[in-house]
Amino acid sequence: MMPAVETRSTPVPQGDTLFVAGEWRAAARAGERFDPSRPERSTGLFAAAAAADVEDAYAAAVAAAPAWAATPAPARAELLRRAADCLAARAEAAALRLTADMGKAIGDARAEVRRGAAILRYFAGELEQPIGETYASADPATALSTFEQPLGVACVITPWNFPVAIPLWKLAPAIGFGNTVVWKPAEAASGSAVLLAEVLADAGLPAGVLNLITGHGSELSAALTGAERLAAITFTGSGTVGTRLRQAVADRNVKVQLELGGKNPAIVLADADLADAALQVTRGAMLATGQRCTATSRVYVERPVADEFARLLADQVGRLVVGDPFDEATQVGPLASAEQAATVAEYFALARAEGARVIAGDLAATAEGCFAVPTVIADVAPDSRVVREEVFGPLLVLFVVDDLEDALGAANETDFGLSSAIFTRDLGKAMRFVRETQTGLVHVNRETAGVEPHVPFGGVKGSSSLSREQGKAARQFFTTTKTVYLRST
Ligand code: UN1
Repeated sequence: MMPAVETRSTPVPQGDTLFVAGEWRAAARAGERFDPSRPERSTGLFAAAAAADVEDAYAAAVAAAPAWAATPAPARAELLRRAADCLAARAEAAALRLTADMGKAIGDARAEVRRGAAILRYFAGELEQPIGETYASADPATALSTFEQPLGVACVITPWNFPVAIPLWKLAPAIGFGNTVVWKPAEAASGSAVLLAEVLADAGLPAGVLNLITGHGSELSAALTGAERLAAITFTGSGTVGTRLRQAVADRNVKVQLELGGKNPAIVLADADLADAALQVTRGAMLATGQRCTATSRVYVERPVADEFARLLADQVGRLVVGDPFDEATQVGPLASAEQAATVAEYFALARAEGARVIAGDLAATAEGCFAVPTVIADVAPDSRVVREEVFGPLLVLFVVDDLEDALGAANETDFGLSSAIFTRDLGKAMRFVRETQTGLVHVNRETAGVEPHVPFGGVKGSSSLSREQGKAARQFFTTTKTVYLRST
């Protein structure tokens, strides 16, 4: 049932450059990237930086920091708006590069690029908001106020699953609030990263404010975290790497913000609009090929409607168009890399070995390229690794529950706490869920995925450091507050 991928001609992203101190430079070594829908096809090289490149990037960021911090916020806002215009002007090239990088369906890639421009514009507007507060002092001769200042040099480490949106929702506030940056994107997103750095450079970013280091994270992490002047680190990716980063800076005063994944539940109560719930759960679980930390991976359905919901869900999942990500009709592209496909295949094999019942899809399909079949399973033990660990692929596990109490208990029985959803028309039950679900993001009658840039994003438990990103939370993270007692004599 796997799609055949036609020969096509797409732009070959080069990505074989680092951007340090306002100059593009080559690295001594290069890594190779592959088209995940046909992994035998190279899509170009990425520069594999060495530790010395990282040191140069930090030196440039340190040198650029004072002048950039002193640049008035409205001028920084103007620059973000110009970057949004540059990105919009290159939207199609950016979408094609994103899809070539990691196989996202081209329609979703275009939407992500539009979202990237919207994120830049949102943070430009944030820069025109108040930067402090005024208080009454106990001393009548004293004016008491606060104002925000940049932190200094920030390290931004981004994943491959949203090669445009996640970097921009970290870079726009980091730079916008007056910090300078060393940015290390995931290897598979290097082509998109080069394009984004070009966009920011074309918008007029002064040399050294943004420094792009591509390469192998494992080789560079000591240099990335070891820089003496590092003030903040923001990371989205795996829990293992996040913990390592946190430990690496634990004995220094470095602000840390981590987004580490999810195992997001959806609860479907008997009074829900079942057809709509099936559509939302399908979208949440399967779009982006399940490679979102906000993806739905567990669904808990009240017993009286369990069979009907499973039928509706199977119908929706069966309708998904899986195929060549460059094809306009495709909804679900391949997994992002051969490595990711191998990891997901292991979970499918495990579910099969444990005797899971297949409701939709196929646990045994052998895929060409990095494709996996969107699959829904049931009859899986709650302590199975398939239920406890983040699969990051199109695999959804269905459970039947007695009532909301039962569902909440099971949904919260996880190490993660990013996003959750409930489907019901009962306001009281929805409100109880909103209070008791142990996640940072909560959806009522909506899929668990999808985020808006102007509100805080993040989770609890193993999903996040407790700081948030996006919205006003980004301002809190990327600035420090100065409290001023001003007395006239
Ligand atoms: C979304 O749900 O559209 O890495 C974004 C991730 C999340 C972003 C999800 N940090 O998947």
